[in-house]
Amino acid sequence: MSPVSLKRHGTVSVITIDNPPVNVLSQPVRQGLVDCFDAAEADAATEAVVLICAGRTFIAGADIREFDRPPEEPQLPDVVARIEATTKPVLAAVHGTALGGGLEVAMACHYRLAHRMSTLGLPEVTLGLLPGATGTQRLPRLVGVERALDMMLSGEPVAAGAAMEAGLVDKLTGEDLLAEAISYAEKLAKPGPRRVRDLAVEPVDAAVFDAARKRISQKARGLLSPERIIRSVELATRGDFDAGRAAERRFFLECKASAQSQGLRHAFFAERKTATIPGIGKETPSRKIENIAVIGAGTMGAGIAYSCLTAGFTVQLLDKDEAGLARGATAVRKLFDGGLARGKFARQDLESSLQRFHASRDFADLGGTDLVIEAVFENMAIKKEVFARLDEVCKQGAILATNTSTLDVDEMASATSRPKDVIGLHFFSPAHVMRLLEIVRGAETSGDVVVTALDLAKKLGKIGVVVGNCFGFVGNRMLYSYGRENQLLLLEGAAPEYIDRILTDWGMAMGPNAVGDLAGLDVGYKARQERRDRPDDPRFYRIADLLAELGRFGQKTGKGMYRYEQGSREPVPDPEVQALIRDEARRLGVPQREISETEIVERCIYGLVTEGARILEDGISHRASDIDVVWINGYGFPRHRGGPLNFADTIGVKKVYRTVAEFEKRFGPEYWTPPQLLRKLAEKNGRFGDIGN
Ligand code: T1G
Repeated sequence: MSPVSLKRHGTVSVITIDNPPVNVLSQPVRQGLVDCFDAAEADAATEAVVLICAGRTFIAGADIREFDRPPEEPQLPDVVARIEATTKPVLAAVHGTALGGGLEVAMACHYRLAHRMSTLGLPEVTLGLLPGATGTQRLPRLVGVERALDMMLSGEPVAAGAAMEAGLVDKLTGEDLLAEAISYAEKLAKPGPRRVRDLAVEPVDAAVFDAARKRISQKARGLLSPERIIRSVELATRGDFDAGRAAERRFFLECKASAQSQGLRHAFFAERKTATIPGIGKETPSRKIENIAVIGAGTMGAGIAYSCLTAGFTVQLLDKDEAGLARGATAVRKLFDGGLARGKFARQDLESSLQRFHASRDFADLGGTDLVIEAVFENMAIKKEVFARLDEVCKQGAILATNTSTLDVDEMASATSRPKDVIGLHFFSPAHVMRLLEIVRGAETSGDVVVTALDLAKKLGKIGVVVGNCFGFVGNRMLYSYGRENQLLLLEGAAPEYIDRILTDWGMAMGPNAVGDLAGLDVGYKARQERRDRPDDPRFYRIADLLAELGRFGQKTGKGMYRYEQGSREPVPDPEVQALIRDEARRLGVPQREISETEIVERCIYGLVTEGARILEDGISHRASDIDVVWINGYGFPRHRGGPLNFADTIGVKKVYRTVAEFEKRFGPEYWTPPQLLRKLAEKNGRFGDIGN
């Protein structure tokens, strides 16, 4: 049964796509469209055609899953050409989202009607692609070159109202979309088809393209598709639609075959898989959460409180220290002022959120709370004290969560009589910005508590990744291996700024030394002090420990691995640190040498891959792609490389294994013994991507 149907209403033929959940243009849909447009064309009683979708949205684009398979006919550019060639006026009736190939199909239609709440966009760049079915040629003809470049280079969809103003949409409606579309189409029979391909592109100054190239050189350094988008739009200004279309297609196939697009497509699906938890059925109910309490009014506590308030929850911020509580409450209000200034919400939203915000110093006020998120000092004794108190005051069924970034969740749960209601909710700093929420499932955490945590993540606009309980969980446990290699490379002669430049050129959002200074070297130092299985190696994080013991905590003290001018966040190499490293290397008997860029990338990134493999072996993560999602959304790992384990699959696990085995010989088994899983995958030419999927 074709997912595309045709039904005539008077003189208007209505073509409906019904391909849940988001009406993607998979092969049966493409074939169905061609068949239905052929039928409407041949039907003498049809004077106009409406294209509409069933379900919650218009077409959300091409079927991305098909990109890893040989292409099937009819291909989308041919479907688009077929629609535009229709000799009777064609109206696209848009609701929900018209994205990518979906907007290209709508622009192949001669007119566009959109529901007021709909959005329209060409997000292909977020997948390392560019519109591949004439979008780069049609959009500039409708909205102008600059607006088209903005939309395609950002990938951000626009609201229907703005699309109307820009000329992308001809009419808006808030009513019954199908009825509105049929009556509008009846009126179009007279003017007849108006083909976008025949429209001229408003000429612009070449400076517009120079400016666009400058923008992408800063924001999308080394990425292929943004440059191809600019090139295609430049060709569109030459007015030869078919020449532009042919070039766009060449660029599209080039980008589709690129490792960058493979990485970005992997990330797209990986982020949608995290909510499927083996052993927890889709029917598992989620607990009702309206009231949330945050314990600890520090930076993280305030950020978490703000996130929960902007998501509509009632929030109580609790801190036993009066001054601390006042500082926390002020920080929350400051975040709201910032959000208002950036147009994130309207003043009345700010006021209604603050009405749901309460500050308290008394645990007794938590009797009615549905969820408590503890964000106090990273010290086990203090945390256990808090959990024991929560166990006394919180109602049965309340969820008791900890925001710890490394400590044992089961040990905290053991301080209560209800370990099944205890879970880790590890937010990343800044809590209101970072999209990742590491959800730590304890040995006794019940399934409905896990499901409730995943729902909470979605409501907060975050990606919840469920992981097991161990030191550092997934993210920080892997960070230890990555950071360890950085620290050893410093001792062996690589300057902090050299390591950071190589890893940022490779794609990391920030280098490990700049990240250490941002997070605070004191934070890492205290966490290492709490660690019970610290390696017996005097070189282990030696430089970071020394700097912390000297009070060089990083940005917050103006000095860390780097120096920071007053009020600046710009890291400046500090000769004092260089000398300290040299002296310590001499004291520890570590010879200094020239270190290649390749060695730095391999030791830091393969450190991640190796620890990722151990995490999978230990069952701390359900699937390899979850680990990729953690590092992309929590640690600035380049999205276009798809995460550490996807990267290993891209270059070949065998290559990684061989290099790790070499490192074991060179640097010893303590850090570089290849995990069994890595060896097995290498032997059978396997992929991490197949684990847990
Ligand atoms: N292809 C295949 N599957 C898709 C898909 C797509 N384009 N979009 C969504 N899905 C699946 C998704 O994996 C999930 O599956 C289910 O649909 C619901 O999605 C030639 C080259 C539309 C805003 O980039 O942004 O067109 O997990 O959980 O939160 O020029 O999906 O249930 O098994 O995200 O309500 C361009 C991608 C493609 C839009 C809905 N289009 N999609 O969000 O649901 S490239 C896009 C989205 C292209 C042409 C080019 C969102 C959404 P499962 P969901 P949602």
